Amino acid sequence: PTVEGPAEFSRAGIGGFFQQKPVLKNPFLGDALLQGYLRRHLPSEAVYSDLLVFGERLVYEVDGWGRECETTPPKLVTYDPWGCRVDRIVTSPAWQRMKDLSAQEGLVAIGYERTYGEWSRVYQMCKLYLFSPSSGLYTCPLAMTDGAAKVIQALGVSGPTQEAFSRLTSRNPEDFWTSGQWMTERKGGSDVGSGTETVALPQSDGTYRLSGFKWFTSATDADMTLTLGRVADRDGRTTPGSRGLSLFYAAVRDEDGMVQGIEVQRLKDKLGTRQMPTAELLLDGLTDADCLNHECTGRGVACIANMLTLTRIHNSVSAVSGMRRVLQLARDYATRRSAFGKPLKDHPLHMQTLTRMEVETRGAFLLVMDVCRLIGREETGHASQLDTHLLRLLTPVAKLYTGKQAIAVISEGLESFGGQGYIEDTGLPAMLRDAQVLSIWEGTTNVLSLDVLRCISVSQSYFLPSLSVAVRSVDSALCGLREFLQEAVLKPPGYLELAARDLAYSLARIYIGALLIDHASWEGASQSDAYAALRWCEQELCPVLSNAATGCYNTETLPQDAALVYE
Ligand code: UCC
Ligand code: FAD
Repeated sequence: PTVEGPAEFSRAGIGGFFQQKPVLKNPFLGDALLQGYLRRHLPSEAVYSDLLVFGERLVYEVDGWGRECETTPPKLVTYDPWGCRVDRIVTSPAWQRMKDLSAQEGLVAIGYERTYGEWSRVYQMCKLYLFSPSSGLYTCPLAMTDGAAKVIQALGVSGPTQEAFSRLTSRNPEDFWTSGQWMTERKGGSDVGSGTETVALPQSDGTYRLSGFKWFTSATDADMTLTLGRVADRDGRTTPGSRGLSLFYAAVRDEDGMVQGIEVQRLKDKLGTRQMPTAELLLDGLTDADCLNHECTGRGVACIANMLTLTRIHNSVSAVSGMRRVLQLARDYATRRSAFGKPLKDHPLHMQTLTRMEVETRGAFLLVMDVCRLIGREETGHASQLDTHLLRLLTPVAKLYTGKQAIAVISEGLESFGGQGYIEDTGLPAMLRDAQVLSIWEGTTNVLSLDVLRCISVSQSYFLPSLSVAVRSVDSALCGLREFLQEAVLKPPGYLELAARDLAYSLARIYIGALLIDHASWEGASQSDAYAALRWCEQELCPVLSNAATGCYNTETLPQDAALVYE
């Protein structure tokens, strides 16, 4: 005879339990550090209430548009039904709404109105920091728009750039323009001095006609662009290298919104940032381009540097905001999801994970806000020489460090939702995909590290270390591990649980170190095998010991951990 199962799991019944989803609450109210930072540096009632109201708008209106941008990605329409070439990039209605909202909320304008003097940039960036994770990546065109406005302002607003500047910084959606930043060509995105093949032919009216191929152009629905090219002489000759580069401004659409002198080759098929069109463009005689540095030929890179500074700051803001958003959702979820008989938030190891993410995020926030403070001082004439140097140095530092941190923290954040963190329609995986680009565009980590070197001078000495250094590291890490374990068993219950993750990491690092040394000692090993072992063993191999020394596994700190996360 067949035995029937419980009715709740038969036919249409799929069981009675449904997990509550993580809920996004007002991101301003849920961010104690942001509020504290503003209380300390910009205690303005108007700023507070603007961010508070904006935070509500994000939750109830904008966040949904952001999802719509992700689920309705842009499309390229190359031909109209009658076979005419149109090259139209069709974006979602939500993407259009983001543009209007950006103007209305002054997301670029605030930085130029300077209502709060040297703190105006901090105010603007705090607002963007709230907006970014809900923006469907509209923060990308805004970054380039801000950068273009900054370049134009720095070079002197005049002639054709006058209209552009007022549109880029407008609060009126009818007037508001966004800008592209076309630097990367097929031969090189980091080394633009060698990679740029675009040629600029002088025209009789003083403008230029551009021909070339731009390999990556993001938010290609922009109204204008700043781009690099080489001015050709009468014989068509150009100057090679960085010295031959000039900076051009071009409005790229006619009254009907059609591109002129440009063919959109195709849209990129990307890991993330799918909300936003990124295109390959053939500049097939783009006319009416204005050279912004004709007073000083070949200063293209130096002239676009202001754009790089600003877009790198935006990138850093976006990185921290992604970390903050995943934490806000994760801590909420930890109150709603239970495992092993209690909510996730009551599991010390889970709370430790959130605490570490929180500490990373707080550190990153303060670093980025300090850069915003410095650019605000510079723009309002308050910067000392030290401030100026610091701004130059910390901009690439913040960009490269937070870009990497965001990937790590958001990845960890996804895991805190268990399997659901991997499920597309929760919206969570897109956060990780979008974070991955933060360390690539606007200068990769290595390229920015070299930029940091440009800002400092160091005397170098180089030693070729021997393998014995690595052996000593592994030995001492093993001793440390033994010492830790001997002491840990005498500690109160819960101590080892808090140490479990670091303990596992320590075991993995020491063991891999031993394997690398073993492999490098083999008679067929190469110099690189030895070098790999040495490099591996340069890192801290036994973090559990040094963390134990700081007392961070003491269970007495658990209430403080929880208070920090939920503040
Ligand atoms: O990726 C892009 C857009 C993505 C979408 C927007 C996202 C925004 C965030 C969104 C958040 C959601 S656009 C492509 C970005 N491409 C890059 O970032 C290029 C990366 N490569 C570099 O940064 C390289 O270091 C180069 C291109 C700058 C190196 O070129 P050169 O020609 O070899 O540079 P030099 O010779 O070192 O520098 C030329 C001049 C020097 O000035 P002088 O001649 O007066 O000494 C440098 O000091 O430019 C100056 N300079 C700078 N000044 C170079 N870099 C800088 C800088 N960062 N700041 C100030
Ligand atoms: P490469 O320069 O070839 O670098 C490859 C690797 O080599 C990197 O790991 C790099 O760190 C390393 N490397 C290079 N030089 C050195 C060195 N000297 N020392 C050590 N390591 C080095 N560009 C635009 O101009 N406009 C845009 O709108 C735009 N949008 C983009 C959108 C997306 C989604 C992406 C992914 C890219 C976009 N880019 C855009 C291009 C981006 O800026 C470049 O991809 C980036 O600057 C790297 O250039 P590359 O791709 O040529 O890499």
